[in-house]
Formats: sequence, structure tokens, C-alpha cells
Amino acid sequence: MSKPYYLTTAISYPNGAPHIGHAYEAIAADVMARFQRAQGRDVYFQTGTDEHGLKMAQAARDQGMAPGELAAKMSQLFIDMCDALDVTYDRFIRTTDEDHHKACQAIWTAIEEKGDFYLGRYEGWYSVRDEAFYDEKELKEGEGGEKLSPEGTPVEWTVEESWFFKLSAYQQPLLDHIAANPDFIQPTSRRNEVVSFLESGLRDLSVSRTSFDWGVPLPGSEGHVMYVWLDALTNYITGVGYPDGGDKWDKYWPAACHLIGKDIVRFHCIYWPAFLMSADIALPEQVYAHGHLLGEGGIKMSKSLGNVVDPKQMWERYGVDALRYFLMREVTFGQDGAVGEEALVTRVNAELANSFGNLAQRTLSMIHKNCDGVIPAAGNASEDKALLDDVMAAATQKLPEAFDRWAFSAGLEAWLAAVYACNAYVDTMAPWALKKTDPDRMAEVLGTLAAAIQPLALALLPVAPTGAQAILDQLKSGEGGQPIDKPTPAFPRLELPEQEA
Ligand code: ME8
Repeated sequence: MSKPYYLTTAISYPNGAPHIGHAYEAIAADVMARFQRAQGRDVYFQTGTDEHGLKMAQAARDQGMAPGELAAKMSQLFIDMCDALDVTYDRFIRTTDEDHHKACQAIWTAIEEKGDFYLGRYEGWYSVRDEAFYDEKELKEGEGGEKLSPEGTPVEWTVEESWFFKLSAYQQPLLDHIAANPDFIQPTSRRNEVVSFLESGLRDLSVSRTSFDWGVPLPGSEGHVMYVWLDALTNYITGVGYPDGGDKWDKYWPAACHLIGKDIVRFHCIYWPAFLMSADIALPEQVYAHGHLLGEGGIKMSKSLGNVVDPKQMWERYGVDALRYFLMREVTFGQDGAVGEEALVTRVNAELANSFGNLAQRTLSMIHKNCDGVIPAAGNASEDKALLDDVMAAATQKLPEAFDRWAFSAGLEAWLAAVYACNAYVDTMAPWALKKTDPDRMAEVLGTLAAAIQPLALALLPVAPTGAQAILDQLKSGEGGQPIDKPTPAFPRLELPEQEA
């Protein structure tokens, strides 16, 4: 039995409705979770919302709500998004959940007992948008000469009493861990970025705030709430039973992978492993950082540019399978990439509807019409065997090898090459012509195609679960010599909406 597989996404700030980046991360994680389950692994998959901190407190104040009220309302939109997108999470964690408070206080106590905290005074730059402290030397200048964080967000000078974590003590242990575990940070470009940041030296980290109270209160420190990133990162262990332990803990920790976006690498690859080392908790096996989705033309999405892609609009207009397939196929995972509705419609029509959907629909219709609905046996001619060999190599080797290392687009490309080979085979064999001249051969050709479509649908299942399952069900209805049901297209053609005037 292969090792259990615990997979997490970043937990989103529910200060607004989910955007396409949130949908992207949830879908990618779900594809991986479904894929690993199909490989026979025992998967635990967690996602959720990050509800404390100044950013949430300010968003709530701006909307005239209590922070807890805003968090509850917006968190529901993230749950609804996951459900609408067929995301098969095992737990949706909210950092306001009771067990999470307990886990936060426990990790705090463990780090305290290690002697890694000291009381001090924080004086420096803080970005509320990133919920991050920055060094003067990291800041850049905005267009109006104002200071900005490396992520381009506003920073403010902050002075307050604070607990500090001895992050500097973990510089060498972190470098050693990364050197000994080359897969710990992926892709490699992100690992290199982390290594050079570590080599430039680490400053101790402020890990409590005293100027507001929307957070986890610190055990024994009146007026202090836990820095929101220490609170948020701890969600990964809360979800599997920290600090009590138990079956889930024994089975699933350390996590197989934390999937995150590239903007939060420092928190996951430096702060989090340092906290875990300090608390004597094993480190996750991998942190994988995906790229960012950009608007059409490859520019950052922004309301003022009018290029924001709304995930809800996408799945409502084009369907969940189409959106999932498009996002996994369009952008090389790990890199940034532009997305838009036109690109979605073009790609989904070419690859899912015309190439695979149509192949299945044509084949099953011909079997339904010409073979009394009974799926014939595959042929034994060399072309038949060559096709099935190609299909099996793509569906059971190339795609799984690629998916296993998060190379979704490359895996789907190999899958698509096999779909194209099936279509070329149909054109060459012309079963509709064989119907008159050689019905036995026609049956073999259709049987070969049915035998090819089955593993291709199975391989596609993690990405486009509804349509792929519909094809598998149609094939299954013909098991044991039963006639198959009359087929209906599993991947319909899409159209762009009429241009609004
Ligand atoms: O960072 N394309 O939350 P968040 C792809 N609460 N992914 C994107 C994206 C884009 N345009 N924009 C954001 C947080 N993301 C913290 C995480 S984890 C302990 C705490 C990704 O709501 C982003 O990289 O700002 C992150 O992985 C996720 O969406 C949530 O971002």
C-alpha cells in the first residue's frame, strides 16, 4: 500500500468574493487529489479560509460589519465555489474554528518552551495587504515616490510591543534541509529564490500584534494576538489532529504537499518550516508554488483595466469541466499565464468537444446503430494493436508520470496526442464505409475504438470528472453483452455569448 497523501491549498482571505486565482488553486489541488486517489492512495485534502488579522479587521470596518460576521459571510462564498467546482475536499477549515485556536495555542507553547520567543518592540514596515513585515532594503518606490512592498502593496511604519521569534537561528538548519531535500521546494526556480533569500541572512520575526485584537489571544500575554501568518500556517496541522494526535495525525502528517501561489513562498518555505523545527514537528515533504493567472494580454488582472476574469461567470457560462480542463491545459503549471473567455472557448471546442467528445460520441453512436448496441471486441490487426499501445502508454504512463509532478498541461498534451491518433485511425479505417463492404472489420474497428476510449476517459476523470464519467457510464452500460444506452454528447461545443452593445 502506498503512503497516505495529505494535500493542502493555501487558505484564502475571505475579505472579498473568490477570484479566478482562488478557483485555479482549488481546481489544481482537486485534480491532484482525485489523481492520487485513482492511483490507490489514501488522500486527505484540506482547503479553507484565513479569517484573522488586520486585513480582515479593516475590510470588516470598511463594510460596517464585525470581523467575524464578514468572515462567516465571505467564507461561505469560498465553500460554495469549491462545491460548484466539484472540489472534493475532506475538510474546509476556517481559522475561527475552535480546534484551530487550540492548535495555535499549542504550537505557541511548544515554541515558547523551546526558548525561541522573546519580548521586544517592533519598529518597521508592515504591509496590511500581504500581512507581512519588510526590511527597508526590500522596499521599492511607487510611481508617486511612495514606498511599496516587493509585491507592490502599500506599507506603513509600525511601532508596537511584540513577541519575536528567533528566526535567525534557523538560517543554517533551513539551508541544510533544503540541500538535503531537493524536492522540498518546487519548482526549482522557487527553491533558488528561497536559498538566495536565506543566504542573505534572516532577521528575527515579530509574531504578535498589540494594536488590534482580531486574532488568536496569546496564552499568558494580555493584549497580544498571534501574528496572522503563524495562526494561518498552523491550519495545516490543526486539520489532522494537532496537538492531540490520533489516527489522522499518525496517518497524514507530515503532509505530502502544500500547494500555494508564488507570492507566499517566503511564509511557507522559511517561516513555516522554522516554526515546525522549533516545535519539534516534522516538516512537510513538499511546498509547490504555482504561478499567477493574468488577464488577456498577459497583464495583471485589475478592476480598472477591466480584464478581471470572474470564475463564477466562467463556470456558469461554460460549465465546470470546461473551466477545469482549460485552466489545467492552458497554462504550464508553475508558471504565470494569461486566461480569458475566448481562449477557453477555442481550446475546449478544439480539444474536449471536437477531438475527444466527438470521438466518443461518433464511436458509441455507430455501435448503437450498427452493432445492435453491443460493444464488439477490439481487433487484432497491427493497426489496432498499435493504436491501443499508444493509448495505453499515454493514459497509464505518460499522463500519470506528468500529473505526479504537477505537470498537468504536459500530461494532457500526451493524452491529446493519443486522442488525435484515435481520430486519425477513424479517418483511415472509415468504419462507415466498412459497414457495406466488410461489417466484421467494421465491428473490430469500433471495438478497438471503444477499448481506446475507456482508458482515455479514465485518465481524464481527475480533470473533467462529469463528462469523463458520463463516457465511462455509457461504455459500462454495455458490459456483459448488454446493448449500450443511446449516447449523448459528454462534452458539448461552447459558444461565446453575443457581444453586448
Ligand atoms: O495569501 N493567480 O490568501 P489569498 C493564481 N491567506 N493564484 C493566485 C492569484 C492569481 N492571480 N492571486 C492569488 C493568502 N492567488 C493567505 C494564505 S496560507 C497559510 C495563507 C493565490 O486569498 C495565492 O497565491 O491572498 C494563494 O496561494 C491563494 O490564491 C490565496 O490567496
